[in-house]
Amino acid sequence: MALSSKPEFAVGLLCHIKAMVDNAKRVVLTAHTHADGDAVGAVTGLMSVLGRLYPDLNLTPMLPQGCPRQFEWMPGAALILSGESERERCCQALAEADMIFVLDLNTPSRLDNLAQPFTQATGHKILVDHHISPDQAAFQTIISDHTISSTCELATWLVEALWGAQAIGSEAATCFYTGMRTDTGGFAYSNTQPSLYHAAAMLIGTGIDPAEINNRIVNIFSERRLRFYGYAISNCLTVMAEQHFAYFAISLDVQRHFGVGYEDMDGLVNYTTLMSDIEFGALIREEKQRCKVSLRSKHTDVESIARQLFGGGGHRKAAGATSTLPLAETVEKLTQYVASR
Ligand SMILES: [Mn+2]
Repeated sequence: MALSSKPEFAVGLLCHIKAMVDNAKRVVLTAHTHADGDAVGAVTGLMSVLGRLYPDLNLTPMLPQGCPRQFEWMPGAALILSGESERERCCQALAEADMIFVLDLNTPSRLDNLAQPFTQATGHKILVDHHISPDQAAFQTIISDHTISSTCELATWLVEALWGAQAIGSEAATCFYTGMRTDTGGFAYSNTQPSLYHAAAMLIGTGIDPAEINNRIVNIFSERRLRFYGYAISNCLTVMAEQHFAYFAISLDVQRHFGVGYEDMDGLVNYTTLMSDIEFGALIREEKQRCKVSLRSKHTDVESIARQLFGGGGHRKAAGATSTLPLAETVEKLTQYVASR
């Protein structure tokens, strides 16, 4: 059966990548700041594949803040270094690497605290990603396709093309499946295409347990976090009915009161678009000296909003940005824009 949306890779490109991995001694794998399931899954999944195929290869996975607590159960996650607390080791590994796999981002600035050592590194930089407009100058090899659901799906097809489906064991499959599952909202978003199901079928064929993975991804709330969600929905949500827009503004005080961090905030923005009359929504989370803005929509292009207002990016229906303005001013900038569009 033809897989209309399955990505195709040029034979020359595949040979080139294979030869580089064959000759590499030290490989770094990394992904975007505030890692999500797709970022962690791509790092650990590819690490697992490479570790099985090349037992002598020195593999160093790293993320700007290390592995988020909610993904610590993923195979290999315990090996992920933190750009914050293990900075020296990260810088050394980047400087010594022959190859650096950069996953699930389109520009090195998304590496946050690892951006500078990454830029200075001399190893071959290879990007595997599904965001639009990859930074052409920052990587020597770019495998980018924004029509693919997730970096984990793209990595699955890339591995299959490079080394065959049998190169993906159940550990890698667990990691890749997790990223495909989280980036598509459980195979629900508009990025869900035939190739995603084919990739998922291939991964499930390795013997992984999709129901258990679902449990690990979805049923993870603490009482504290659930009560925070209740509070936020009651007290921190503003609806601009005329604009079909709603947003959460979460101050540092509220975060401290409930003892919640950015990991606990994941998914809160999706509550805005649960309302049938709301077309797009935002979560504005105060940090020290800056705010994080997450945007979601049913149809509206929120990537352009994130980019225009705050220099952010992402996808058409799911985007994010960092605002250097205080919370109240960030809210004002966003709501004024929404009111005037
Ligand atoms: Mn992704």
